[in-house]
This record gives sequence, C-alpha cells and structure tokens, in this order.
Amino acid sequence: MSELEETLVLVKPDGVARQLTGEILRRIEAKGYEIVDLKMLTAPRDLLDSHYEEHQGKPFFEPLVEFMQSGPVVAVRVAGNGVIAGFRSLAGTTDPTSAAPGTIRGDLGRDWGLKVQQNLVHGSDSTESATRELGLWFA
Ligand code: IDP
Repeated sequence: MSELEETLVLVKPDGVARQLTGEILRRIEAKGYEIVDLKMLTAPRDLLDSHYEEHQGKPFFEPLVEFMQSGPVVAVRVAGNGVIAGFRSLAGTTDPTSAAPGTIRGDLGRDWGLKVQQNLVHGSDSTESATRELGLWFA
C-alpha cells in the first residue's frame, strides 16, 4: 500500500502557452490525485537556480533556466497515495519524442528537436525533492 504523499508539479511555460494547463490538471484529477494548492507565476531566476540546483554546471542548465523564465508556469501541490512516482509515471519519460503513449509527454509533447527542454511538466523525483521543492514554490 503506497503512502499518502505530496509532490510538486509544474506546468512549464510551453504547457501554459499551448493552453494545456486544463488538460494536464484534468489528468491529475482523473487519476484521483488531489490538487491542494495552485498558483501561476513567472518564476524569478533565484527560485529556478534553487529548483534546478542538481543540474547546475550541466550544458543544458542555462537554456533550461532561460526557458523556464520565458513565460508563466503553474505550480501545483498535489496529494495522493504514491503520488511522487505516480505523477512521474503519468508524465512519461523526459524526452517527449520517446515518451510512451498515454502519458502527458507522450500524448501532448512535441518532438524535442532544437527545443530540448520543452516537455510540458515537472514532477518531483523523491520524497526529499518533493519536500524541498514544495518549500521553495509554496514558501
Ligand atoms: P525530468 O524532468 O524528467 O525529471 P531531469 O533529468 O530532472 O528530467 O531534467 C530536468 C529538465 O531539464 C527536464 O525536464 C528537461 O526540461 C531538461 N533536460 C533534461 N535533460 C536534458 C538534456 O539532455 N537536454 C536539454 N534539456 C534537458
């Protein structure tokens, strides 16, 4: 039996711009997860630096942070049994080109092409990340 958890979901700027926020939230709710809190914001640089601190120094870090600042995002606190792994399975693998059909990225994501960071959503990857990220976005 999975434990009741909370995770941070972000609808990234491509998801908001493509008007997929409702569709993404619908999939979260249809799965039975609860939307506990939600807000739209254009993320400040320091928040993104902290959020993606594990990727600092990687070649895709700067383009990723620039992309994440390029427009509003929707930050969502989501609760449910096993929701941390469960949402990542709803989201699909990082690259939408190969993400499985039935997942958010597989169904709605576009071929990465040149815009490799655009994959619609973020979901925390562990209980530690979820606690840390929820503290950053819902301070
Ligand atoms: P995840 O979002 O599937 O957990 P992570 O490895 O944590 O993937 O990477 C964070 C984000 O950085 C990804 O969602 C994607 O937007 C971007 N990213 C990851 N790997 C690459 C890459 O190789 N090139 C460009 N962007 C990447």
